[in-house]
Amino acid sequence: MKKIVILTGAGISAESGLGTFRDKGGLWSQHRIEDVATPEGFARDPELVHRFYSARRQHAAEALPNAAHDALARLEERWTGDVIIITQNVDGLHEKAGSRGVLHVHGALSGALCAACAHRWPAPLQMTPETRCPACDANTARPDVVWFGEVPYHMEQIASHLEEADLFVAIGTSGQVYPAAAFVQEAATYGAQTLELNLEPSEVSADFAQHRFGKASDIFPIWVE
Ligand code: BJW
Repeated sequence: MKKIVILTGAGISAESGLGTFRDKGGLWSQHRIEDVATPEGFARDPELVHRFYSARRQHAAEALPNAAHDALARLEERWTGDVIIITQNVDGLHEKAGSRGVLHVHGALSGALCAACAHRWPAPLQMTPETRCPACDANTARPDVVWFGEVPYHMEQIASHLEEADLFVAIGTSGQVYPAAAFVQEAATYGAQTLELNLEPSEVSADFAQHRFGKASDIFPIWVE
């Protein structure tokens, strides 16, 4: 087996103290998706959206990778074939654990994007509606994350990796958000073995051939060793 493609979701960062979206008490039980995770919500109330993301940016900056992020970085180092990490997470914890070349399909809290001229730059810890784009000077700065209705990042590269994968592993994702939820089917169609590692069966559990259920920081390091 040569190429392992790993998709991570919010569950892998849960034990680093970052809330997931759809678990009990998760982010989507405290905020309306339409208000904070759509371009329309941002146009309506940029202040609210900046407050939501600035708080999460601060929290992510203080968070540390857990045993699952560390095990993934170790796997990347030791595996003689390719390990491709695709994350839906915007928290930067894979990089903090030492992983490199991570594909951020939903962007990153560490990035700012100008909604007017598409310039990208490192986000300040606190962004506000007054944050100006360093390229065009408009106050149209937004977090460089992918909201509902927007096109996820690196899709062409991801499609090639899924086509070439010998093993596809998903860790800590509910399988409720597309296109990431369909990556397993895509990889399986091209012949990859598939494994789901999650606290509980996800929405797309039936698409995986193998499963291990439990906390990512317990089950993933065991799987890696
Ligand atoms: C643990 C654990 C522990 C807990 N250990 N496990 C109908 C059908 C198909 C698609 C659509 C449809 N209607 C609309 C769409 C499209 C839409 C969509 O998917 N909607 C669904 C609601 C149906 N998708 C989009 O709009 C996407 N764009 C798109 O499709 O463009 C078209 C296009 C595609 C491809 C090419 C060209 C064009 C964009 C989606 C953007 C999602 N954005 C967000 C916000 C990002 C920024 C931010 O962080 O704020 O991404 S929403 C949110 O959900 C975030 C996450 O990345 C994403 C997925 O969440 P995740 O990671 O799975 O977290 P949870 O909370 O859901 O699950 C956690 C899991 O962990 C649970 O299962 C727990 O059990 C487990 N867990 N603790 C292990 N300790």
